Amino acid sequence: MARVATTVAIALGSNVGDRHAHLHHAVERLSTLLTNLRVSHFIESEPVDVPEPQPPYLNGATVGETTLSARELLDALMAIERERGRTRVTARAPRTLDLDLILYGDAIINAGGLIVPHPRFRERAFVVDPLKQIAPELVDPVTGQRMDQL
Ligand code: PH2
Ligand code: MG
Ligand code: MG
Repeated sequence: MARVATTVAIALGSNVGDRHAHLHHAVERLSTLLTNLRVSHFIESEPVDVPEPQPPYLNGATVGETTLSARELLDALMAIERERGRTRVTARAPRTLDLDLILYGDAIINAGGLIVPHPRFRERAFVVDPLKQIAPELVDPVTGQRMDQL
């Protein structure tokens, strides 16, 4: 049976190496995975909630539609991270590319390392501001708030 397309929001971040190149690569790859892709401006932001001093981040967000399941999409995001040499040394370590699944339609998921909506996204201006720019109408299924109300 054909699956209905789901609207998804993905946050992009980089604070190691050529940050613009990493984010542009991600957008290029996401444009093949998602339809009706919307891409925010990229913004420079100070690291939030990190264990040791780190270089500043370049952050952005994308919104699009997919017929992939949340798990399939997460696997695809991790594959794109690996294409940019992403390693997972310690939690919240500096990284070449971080692709976080923020929203998967109105699904609320907590299973096997996959937590959607992303548990801390509402407090993070570097996620919420780009999402407001490209998708103010998206609704957070946990709080019922639209992006432009967060
Ligand atoms: N990502 C984190 C931790 N802190 N700070 C900023 N400014 N941007 C990020 O993308 C970011 C962060 C963990 O993924
Ligand atoms: Mg992250
Ligand atoms: Mg991540």
